[in-house]
Amino acid sequence: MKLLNSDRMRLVVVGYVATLVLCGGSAKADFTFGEPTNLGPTVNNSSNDRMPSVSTDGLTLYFTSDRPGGHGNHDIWITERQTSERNPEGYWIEPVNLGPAVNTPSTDSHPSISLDGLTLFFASNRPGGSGGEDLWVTTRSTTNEPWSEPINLGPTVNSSSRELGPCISADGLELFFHSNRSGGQGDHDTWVTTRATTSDPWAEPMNLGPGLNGPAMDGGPDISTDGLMLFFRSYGGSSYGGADIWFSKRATVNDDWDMPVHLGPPVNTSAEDSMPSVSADGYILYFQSNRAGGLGGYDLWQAPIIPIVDLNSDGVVDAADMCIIVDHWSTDNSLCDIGPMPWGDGIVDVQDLIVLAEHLFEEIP
Ligand SMILES: [Ca+2]
Ligand SMILES: [Ca+2]
Ligand SMILES: [Ca+2]
Ligand SMILES: [Ca+2]
Repeated sequence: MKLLNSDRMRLVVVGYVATLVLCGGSAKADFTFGEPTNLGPTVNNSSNDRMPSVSTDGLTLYFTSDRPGGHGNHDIWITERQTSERNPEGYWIEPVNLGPAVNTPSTDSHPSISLDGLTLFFASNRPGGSGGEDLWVTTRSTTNEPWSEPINLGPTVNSSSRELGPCISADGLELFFHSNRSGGQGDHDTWVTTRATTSDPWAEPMNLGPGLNGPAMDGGPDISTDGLMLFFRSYGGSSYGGADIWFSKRATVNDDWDMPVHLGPPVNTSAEDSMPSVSADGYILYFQSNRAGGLGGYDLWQAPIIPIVDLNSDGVVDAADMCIIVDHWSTDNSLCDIGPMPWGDGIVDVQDLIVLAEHLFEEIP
């Protein structure tokens, strides 16, 4: 994917300024997004296909759909592929309903698969909860075993209001979600509950505060594998129309979130662009949209996340860019901190050379 130079420079500037202003100097790499593509008619259909969550190996995609063949209302479905090769068409097979252990005649939605693939958080308004949608969890001992009977996360996390959109962190110690419970900034907000170990109970949820949440509907959180980037959707702020996708960074998992940044085009459009989910390798942003070009209703879309590797902006990725990395070796230079994908790790090292090597000799217009 090649961006127009003016677009690219604008994103560089936005990213750079955001980094300086919002990250307090803990600089991380700049990146852009390629043109989103529809996951295609094997995965999407005329029903509402929404809320993607991809497994760590990139081979199983969990999502929500109200398509025929389910157990009633919205259900959780999966599609699989044999290779996670970054082919925009993918090799996803015909989706399969997750079955009656997890799905019910109620609304079953918002899947979030854990790093090890053995725990699935989701939302449901089935009987047995605290009222409205609640967060539930199902587990399995191996990826070949069936899912267990789901368990309600209980009244510390759930309330009589709506709890939706769970996203479990890679370490399993933070569970982000959205809720319209009291104590927020208005409408739905993003909240987080934490636990000391995966054996401990979840603590009282905390609102992420007025930086990330506003009076409009916010939520649909997705936490990056390193725990330092939170993608989410909001109907507020400088929306292009309907919901748009934003991100916020934090320097460490103990720091506050920076002011959020709007993803801009081509991810956000005047349609509803929502429910982001970044692949564990940091190369693909999955999301839902009802933009033109789909199969009907909401569809699942993906956009490549592209590191900015033409470090000297001379139009080609070559040895000169490698030299710039070497010149900044072992520093925290944000320009060179392009690996691991997609936002680096705060140090210029071999990870950055690896990412650059993947784009060697590419011409950047
Ligand atoms: Ca259902
Ligand atoms: Ca509830
Ligand atoms: Ca809100
Ligand atoms: Ca659809």
